[in-house]
Amino acid sequence: MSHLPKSKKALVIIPTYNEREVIGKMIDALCDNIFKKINGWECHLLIVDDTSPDKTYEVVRLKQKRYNNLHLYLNETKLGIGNAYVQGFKYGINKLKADVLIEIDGDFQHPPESIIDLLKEIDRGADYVMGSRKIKGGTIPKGWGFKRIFFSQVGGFVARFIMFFPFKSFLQVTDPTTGLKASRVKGFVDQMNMDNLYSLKFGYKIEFLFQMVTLGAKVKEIPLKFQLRQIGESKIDTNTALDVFRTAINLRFRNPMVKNFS
Ligand SMILES: Nc1nc2c(ncn2[C@@H]2O[C@H](COP(=O)(O)OP(=O)(O)OP(=O)(O)O)[C@@H](O)[C@H]2O)c(=O)[nH]1
Ligand SMILES: [Mg+2]
Repeated sequence: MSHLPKSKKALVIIPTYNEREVIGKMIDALCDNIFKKINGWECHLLIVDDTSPDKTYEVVRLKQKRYNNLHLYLNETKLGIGNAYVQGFKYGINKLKADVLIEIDGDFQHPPESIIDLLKEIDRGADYVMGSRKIKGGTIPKGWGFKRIFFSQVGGFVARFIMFFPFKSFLQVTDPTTGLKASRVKGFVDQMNMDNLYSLKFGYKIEFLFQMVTLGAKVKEIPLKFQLRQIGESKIDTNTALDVFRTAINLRFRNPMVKNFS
């Protein structure tokens, strides 16, 4: 039987800052294993590195010799995870003409197999698929201390209350600060405003979510078993919660798109 050409394109985007020890393993897991298990999709991987002092990008360049679907975008300085995703989304739309853009962390906290489930839900008609730690089957790491649990539980709730209450997304989106997502390009990401974001740091997560929801995306959550970071250092700092809170307020009360809420 002859193979039909794959028509749909998915781009998986991983932002990295000092992830040298883990990124090679992650690239292999995706390009050598997971992508081969996905039917009907041509999968690409883009690493957006902020010229990490540990030279994460060198590992990526070496792996590029082995995988021709592996791409690298290098920012000159550390501009934040939100900026990295803006660059990644633009690369996916303009250079690769991707149909779906996937966000996933580089440190194995999101199981790489989740990508299979994200694309399954896109195939079933969702426009925005989110990995949730708050629905049945999803979990936060057992080793998290009080502060991290507090910010994840209370912070996530406050963010979605500010952004969505009392509209239907308030109940539908249980984990607004998740970093595992798949977004449909046509009609959604290609309509998004990525040039004047309120936050280029972790607040970008709720900003992308807010825009997808106001554009009328059909949202679907899948359970996410969020793992403990095994190696490397967290980039979450004390300003992160404030950044997310400030972004939520700006979105709800300053964003003209709010009038399109459903
Ligand atoms: N390019 C780029 N990547 C970043 C930046 N900040 C974080 N990242 C990457 O974004 C991903 C998520 O960041 P993490 O520090 O793991 O955040 P987290 O998973 O919420 O926190 P931990 O549980 O502590 O790991 C990782 O792959 C980071 O390397 C940044 O400023 N620039
Ligand atoms: Mg992490």
